Amino acid sequence: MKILTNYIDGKLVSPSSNEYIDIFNPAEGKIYAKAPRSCAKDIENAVSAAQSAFSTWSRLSVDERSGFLLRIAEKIEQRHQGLALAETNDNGKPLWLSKAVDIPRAAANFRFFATAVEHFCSESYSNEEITNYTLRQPIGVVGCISPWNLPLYLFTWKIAPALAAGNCVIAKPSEITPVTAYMLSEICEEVGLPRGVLNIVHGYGAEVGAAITLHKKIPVISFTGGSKTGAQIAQSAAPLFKKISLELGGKNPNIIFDDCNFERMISETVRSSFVNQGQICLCGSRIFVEKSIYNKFIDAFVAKTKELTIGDPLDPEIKQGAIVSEDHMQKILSYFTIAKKEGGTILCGGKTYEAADRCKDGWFIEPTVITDLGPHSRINQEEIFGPVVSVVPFETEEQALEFANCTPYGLSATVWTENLTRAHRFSRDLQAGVVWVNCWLVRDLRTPFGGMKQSGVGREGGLEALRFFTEPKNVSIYHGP
Ligand code: TXE
Repeated sequence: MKILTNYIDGKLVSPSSNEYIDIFNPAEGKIYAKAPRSCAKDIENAVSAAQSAFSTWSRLSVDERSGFLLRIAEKIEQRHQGLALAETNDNGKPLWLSKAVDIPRAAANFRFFATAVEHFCSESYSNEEITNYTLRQPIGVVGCISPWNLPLYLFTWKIAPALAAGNCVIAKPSEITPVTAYMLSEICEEVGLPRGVLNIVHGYGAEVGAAITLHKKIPVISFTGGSKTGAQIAQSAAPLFKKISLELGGKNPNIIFDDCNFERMISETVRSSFVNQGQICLCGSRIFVEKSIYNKFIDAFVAKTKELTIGDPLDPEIKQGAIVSEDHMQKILSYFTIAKKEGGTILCGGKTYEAADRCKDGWFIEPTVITDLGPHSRINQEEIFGPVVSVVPFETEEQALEFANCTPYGLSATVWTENLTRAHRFSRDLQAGVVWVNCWLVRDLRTPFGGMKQSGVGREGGLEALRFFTEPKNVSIYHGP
C-alpha cells in the first residue's frame, strides 16, 4: 500500500491530522494507495514556507529560475515510464495514452515556460518629456488547484508558469488522482528546488482546496475543474479581491459539413469523442452533421465506435480504459436513463463493460452513441464527461451555428469543411475560446487556452499565463524636454 506525503517547505511530510484518503485503482476497483487528508493547518505551514521563500526566489535571475524548471523537465523525462504507469494506475486511462500524451506534456510544460520566460517582455512608451515603462512583477504566493482527468499534465500546466514568473506555489492535485503529483514532489526534492518555492498539499477540495481559496495570503488562484466548483471558488475569492483563472467544463460542438474530408473526419471524430474515455473538457460530445451525409456518417461512425477495444489499460491493444471513479461512472450511467426518458435512441454502448481477470471489478463503460434528441435536451446541454456523444442533423449553416452556440458553455469547437470562407466565418461566430478546423486537440503551447460563458474566466498558455502570474506596473519617468 503506497502512502503518499505532502511536500511542504522542501520536505516530504505527513498531514498534521495524520488522516488519509483511500486512493483507488479504477481498472481494478480496489484501494491501492493512501493520500494525506490535509487541513487548514497544513496550508498554513505551506503559506509560511512559501512566504519565506518568495523574496529569494523572485529575485533570482530568469536564467536561474529557468534552470530549475529545465532540470525538473529532464527528471520527468528520465522517469517517463514510471510516471506513465502511475498515471494509468491512478486514472484508469490506457498506458499508451499516459506514455504518449500525459507525461511528455508535463515535461513540455516545464520546458516551455523555462524558455518562454526568457522572452517575456513588456512595453515602453516615451515622448519628449516622459518615458513610460511597464514592469511585470511576480505577485507572491499563488494557489494552483487541478482535476483528475489529466492529472500531471494539468497540474504542471499551472505550476510551471507560476514558478517561471517568480512566484511561490501552493498546489493541490485532485484527491482522486494524487500519485503523479506526489512523484513530482520527489523530483523537486531531487533537483534541489529551494525549500518553500513549491508546496504540494493533498486533500479534499471542500477542505484543503477551500482553505487555499480562502487564505488571505494567497492572492492568486488558478483552477481547473467543474463549472460548479469554479463558481464556488469565484464566490470565495471575490470578497478577498483575488486574481482568479478558471478553466471549467465544456459541452463542445463538432460540426460536420457535407463537403468535409470524410475519412479524415471520421477517424478524428472517433478520437475527439472517446479518447481518455471522453474525460477531456475539450472532447466533442455534441456532433452536428449536415443532413445530406447524416446516414452515411451514422453508419461509419457507429461501426468504428464498436471497433474500439475496452478493458485493461495496461494492455497496449486496448483503446478504452476505465472510468476514473465509481461515483463518476454512476453519474455517466445516470445520463443513459435520462437519454431514454427524453426519447433518445442509444445506437451502441449505453451500459457498463464487464472486464475480465484483474479488471473484473473495475469501472468500465462502453463507448456510447445517442441519436434522436434535440439540441435543447439535457443530453445536449449538460456536461456528461464520459465516453458518450449525441449526434444531431442540421439543414443550414445558420441552424448549425444556432445549435452549436445554444449551451451555457463555450470552451472549444471543431468544424469539418473544405470551404475556406465558411471555415473563417464559422470560426468567427462560434462561442468558443478554442476552435479547430479540420483537426482536433492540436495544441501549440504559445496560444491562449480557455473558454467563455460557463467554461471559464481568463486564459492559460504562453504569454497569457505569464501575464496572469505577474502584476503589471506602469512607471512614468519625467526627464524634461
Ligand atoms: O472536478 P472538481 P472533478 C468537470 C467534469 C467533472 C466535474 C467534476 O464535468 O464531472 O468537473 O470533476 C478541487 N474549493 N471537469 O470532481 O470537483 C478538487 O479537490 C477548492 C472538467 O474533478 O471541480 C480538485 O482538486 N477546490 C475539468 C479540483 O478542485 C475544490 C476537468 C477539481 O475538482 C473545491 C475535470 C472547493 N470548494 C472535471 N471543490 C476540465 N475543465 O478539464 C473541489 N475542489
